[in-house]
This record gives sequence, C-alpha cells and structure tokens, in this order.
Amino acid sequence: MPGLSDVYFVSSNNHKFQEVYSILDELDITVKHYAATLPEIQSASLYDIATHKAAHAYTLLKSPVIVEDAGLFIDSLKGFPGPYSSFVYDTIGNQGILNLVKVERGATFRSIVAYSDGSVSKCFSGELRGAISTRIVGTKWGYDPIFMPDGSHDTLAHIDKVSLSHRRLSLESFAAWFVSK
Ligand code: ITT
Repeated sequence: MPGLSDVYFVSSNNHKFQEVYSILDELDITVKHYAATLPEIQSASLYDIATHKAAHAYTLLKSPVIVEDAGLFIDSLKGFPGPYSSFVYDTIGNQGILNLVKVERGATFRSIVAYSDGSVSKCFSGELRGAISTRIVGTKWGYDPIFMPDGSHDTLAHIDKVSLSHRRLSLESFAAWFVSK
C-alpha cells in the first residue's frame, strides 16, 4: 500500500483543490496542494490535455502527482465549450452560455484525473449528466450555477456536489487504483 499522504494535486484552481481534498480525504488519501498554472496543450481531448499536464507537473515536483482537466460539454453546441471551458467561462461566462442554449438543454460535465510518478502515467474519468438551467441559480464556482444534474430541479450551486460529481467519480477510480498499487 502506498504512503497515503504522498500525492500532490497541482492546480491553479483552489475551488477544485477543496473538492479534491475532501473527496480523497474520505477515501483515506491525503493530498497536498501545489498551486501552479500548468501549460495546456491545444487538443479536443481532455485525456491528452490531462496527461500532458501531469507529465509537466511531475517534472516540477519530482514526486507523484495528480492533475485534473475538466469541462462542460453541451449537446446542442456539439460539445462546446468542452476542453475550452476555462477560457469560455473567463470570457462569456455563465450568462453567455445561457444566451447560446435554447430548447435542447442536455449537457455533461467530464473530469479526467491524470497521475504521473515519472514511470507510471494513468488517467481516470468521471461524468455527470444533466441539463443547463434557464437562469443563473446560486453563486458557487465555474458552471455550478447553471448545471442541474439529472434527477434534480436545482443547480450544483445548491447541492452537496462532492457526493455525486464528475470529479467524485474520477477520483474514486483513481483512489481504488492508488491504494491497491
Ligand atoms: P487547473 O487547470 O489549473 O487545474 P482550471 O480552472 O483551469 O484549473 P480546467 O482547465 O480543468 O481547470 O478548466 C475547467 C473549467 O471548467 C473550470 O475552470 C470551470 O470553469 C469549469 N468546471 C470544471 N469542473 C467544474 C465544476 O465541478 N463546477 C463548476 N465548473 C467547473
């Protein structure tokens, strides 16, 4: 069993780190935050982006690392903003997304967690299916105020999302593998 406190999470996003910490803590893995903006390759694949980020993070820390690449994929926009979610949030924001989404409102949040320790590189994925709300509800981070998971009439901003999120699912797969390696 690995030492359960020796993995870093490298991210510029403190909201993400808080979610990652609380999920992994529940799964008996203590994760340390290394705050950095990692270079992101241009790719339509979250896997490729996350794998590249993890390899780069390992060269910085020379210690086992995980990173995450996540995105919101909207059906009627053919998967936009997807891998561009961070840029799109910073530019047009939630109101800009609401202006683009009309009748068909289905969407998926995806999370890819990538691990690297210099010799092993591995990815773990999670998805949360739902719909884009018709208005901004709540004030949590990113797209939480406009995403309603299936089966809910409220947005992620008003829900205990760490119990059901795309990030919870990718981290559960990572944790199952990490503690058994
Ligand atoms: P790092 O790459 O430094 O980890 P980031 O915020 O740039 O931080 P991403 O590249 O993965 O992270 O960008 C994904 C964007 O998608 C993120 O900035 C949010 O706007 C949005 N997003 C992803 N997961 C989300 C969630 O659980 N809740 C709300 N918004 C989310």
